[in-house]
Amino acid sequence: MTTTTTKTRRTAKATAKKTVTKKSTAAKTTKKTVEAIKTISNATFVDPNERFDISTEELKDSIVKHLHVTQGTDQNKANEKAWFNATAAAVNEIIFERVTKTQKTHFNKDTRAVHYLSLEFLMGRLLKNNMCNIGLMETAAAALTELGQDFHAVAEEEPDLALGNGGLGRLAACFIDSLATLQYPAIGYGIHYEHGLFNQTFQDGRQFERPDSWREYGNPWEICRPESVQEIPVYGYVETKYTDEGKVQKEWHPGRIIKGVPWDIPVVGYGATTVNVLRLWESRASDFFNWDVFNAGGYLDSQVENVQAETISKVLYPNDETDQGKELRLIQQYFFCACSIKDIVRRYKRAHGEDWSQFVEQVVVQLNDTHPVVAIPELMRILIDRAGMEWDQAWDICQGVFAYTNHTLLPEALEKWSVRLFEKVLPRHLEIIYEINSRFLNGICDQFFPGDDAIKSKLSIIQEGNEKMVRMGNLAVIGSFKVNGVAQVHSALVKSDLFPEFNEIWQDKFTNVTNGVTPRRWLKSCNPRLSNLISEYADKDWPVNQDKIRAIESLADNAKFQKRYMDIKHENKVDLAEVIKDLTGVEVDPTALFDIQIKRLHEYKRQQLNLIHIMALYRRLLQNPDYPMPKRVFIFGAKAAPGYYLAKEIIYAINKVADRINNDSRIKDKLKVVFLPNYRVSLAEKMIPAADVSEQISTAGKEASGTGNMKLALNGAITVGTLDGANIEIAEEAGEDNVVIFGLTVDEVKKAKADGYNPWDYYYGNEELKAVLDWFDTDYFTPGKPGELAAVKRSLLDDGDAYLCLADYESYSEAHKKVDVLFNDKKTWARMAIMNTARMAKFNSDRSIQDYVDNIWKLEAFSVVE
Ligand code: 26W
Repeated sequence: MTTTTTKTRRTAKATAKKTVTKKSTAAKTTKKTVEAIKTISNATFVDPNERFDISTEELKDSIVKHLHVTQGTDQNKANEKAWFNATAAAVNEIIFERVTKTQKTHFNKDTRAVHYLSLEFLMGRLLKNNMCNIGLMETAAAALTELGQDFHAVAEEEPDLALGNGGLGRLAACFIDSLATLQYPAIGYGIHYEHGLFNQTFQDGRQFERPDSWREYGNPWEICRPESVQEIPVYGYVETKYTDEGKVQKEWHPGRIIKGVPWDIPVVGYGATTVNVLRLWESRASDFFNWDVFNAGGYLDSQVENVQAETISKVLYPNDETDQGKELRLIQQYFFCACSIKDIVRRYKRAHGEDWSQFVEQVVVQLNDTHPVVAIPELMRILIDRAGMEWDQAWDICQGVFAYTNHTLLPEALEKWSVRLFEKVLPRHLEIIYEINSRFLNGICDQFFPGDDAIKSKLSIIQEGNEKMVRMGNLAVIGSFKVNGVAQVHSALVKSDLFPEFNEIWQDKFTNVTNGVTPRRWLKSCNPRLSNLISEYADKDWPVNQDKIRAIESLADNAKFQKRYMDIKHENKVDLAEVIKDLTGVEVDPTALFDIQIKRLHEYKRQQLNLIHIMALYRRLLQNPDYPMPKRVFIFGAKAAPGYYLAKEIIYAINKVADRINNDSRIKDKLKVVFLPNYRVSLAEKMIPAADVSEQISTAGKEASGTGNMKLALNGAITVGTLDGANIEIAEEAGEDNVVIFGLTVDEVKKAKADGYNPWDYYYGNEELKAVLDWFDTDYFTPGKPGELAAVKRSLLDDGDAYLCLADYESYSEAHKKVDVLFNDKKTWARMAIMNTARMAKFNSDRSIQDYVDNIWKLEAFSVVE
């Protein structure tokens, strides 16, 4: 297969330059945003569609070849799974080659690189994304069609790479896509879970979990790297020895050695010039086989080691925002951090030997929340115990290498490990943590808060008390040179509420980097109809210069363009209506307003507020079937952590209410409620292009940023949201008349709580609200089982309504009345939708990455040789 020639690249540039006449001047947007976005595209853009001039014929031959040589079958016998693997293998011929070229370039140029340590990477499917980034989407579709296959059916064969829970994991996936697209040297490090996030099914409206087996039949996108296996110590004890010059020397005698086997998944940048890797560690028992036990006839016992070792990377913990403090979770965190740090040091030593003076120059490690923070004492251990470095030099290196991102303010999500457990699993690291802590408390902390034990005990890494705990958040702040939140309001709260004293000590350590999403997956690949329309009016490089989409803003009131834009929305809704029918059996009308709330199920995200409003609408229709509202379909997608009781009760309540409403002929299909099971990345890609309304209704101050809000707005959904997380910045960019804001602000929430918020006041103060809440006590939605849904009511009244749903109910209801009016005014709605698509450039993860590069990582982009 031939690769790109300079000629084609020249023509590509020429066409890109030829401005499309219909293009209009970019509308006003925040000066800073424009600058930030402009600088992004310093990477020489090559339109992927012109990069690899691979003809349909050539791709067909390659796919058929792989059916034979990779899948051991042929066109007549192959099933869709085989066609999928053969197509992936054909694409991998290009991808794997670029991996090698990228690594060679980075090695030869001895580049500084960022290492993104995350316990989660929510990648979704890779076929379409890789095809899109290589520019072979159309070619592949044509090739498979000519081979008698349906591209979409083949793509449906791919299981999601669901190695994450929600926002944090998906953000990591968007970030590594942007790092490769912007041609920055970067490696994602994580765990090669055998089982990702559970599959969700509903039985009688209740969530049931089924194991995810994404690698059941292998995975075409990964390469095993036995040459880079690592051996990781755990458990055991520490011996203190003294060298002849009386220097203390620590020897850790581990109780067990775990083998870390790396699997590399190529991360194809848009344009496929740079292809970085995501390195995921699988745990195995080290080859150490206890023969004595075996010879003594205890075969099974000798296997115990293995079983335990393998369990480390067996399964992803499905908890989102709630720390469980399980021993295996701590071992998972240490295992992948230790493998990654050793891998980073090995790569550094290859270029620099034992000279550590360039380490801080060459290496930056981003800690994705507190989950990988044990990497800090691990690097200290390597530098002191292995490299024999003095404490201060080792600490300087650490403080020069680590940066930490906080993704949540929820107290229950801030990780704390018992000192007892730490002692058992990581005795040497606990010693190092104690040393870090005492040097901090007696050093800079005492300078700022001399003799102030109260503050010292608050800032201490060790939480005193009968069960002493290790506060991973404090360790992260003390051990990092930069700490950032993920949206302006969140980063301000990180400084003012979460770490105020640390902020006082280190004025310029705290910063903000507002989240972003990759427009390659979340527009170009998942919404081809809208992408093609945009490409008619904007430069074709908009996938890497998203501000170019502003070109459609001047057409926001143009009737012809409005029609084309809304026809596309309608076609996407027709597609989703089919998916809804398949998954739930419910018929929905694609001309209805599609109101979507898709995210993990959590009380602070307030799916329960959405539910009580739906019940109020239902009640209004029962009272007056001609109640003036456009036909509405409320669509939910959400997994609850298996141990999260109330979250599961809310799912059950939504499903029960949906059943009743969807089968109540009295309301003449004016209202439908559907809960799509097993919400995941690939389902989000089908739902988001079809959304009219994006529900972003968290209690102000609770949603750190949100990223679904960005994806939905980019695809033309109107945000109904609180002034929380990135909703605030979305409203700024889109313009407040293109979003619908409601509810208490962050400060008003704080005040309501401080003034002793009492939900009963709202219950007795609003007849409709009272009626709806009382409905939960009856068996109306659960015939014969009165009070079956009472848990939701109890959480909103008896248990104090911790997330102020009732306080925001009226404002939320008014917001939806406003939506009804706006949606009925087709011109206005179309303009609002177009404006949202046109003005979301700030929320491109390329902009986020550029902010990280400019403010934290200080990286240089390298175009990879051909
Ligand atoms: C210890 C268990 C646990 C597991 C995951 C605690 C906390 C988490 C994550 C931090 C939760 C998470 O995904 N947070 C989300 O991160 C997104 C990316 O920054 C934000 O957009 C969301 O607002 C935030 O909830």
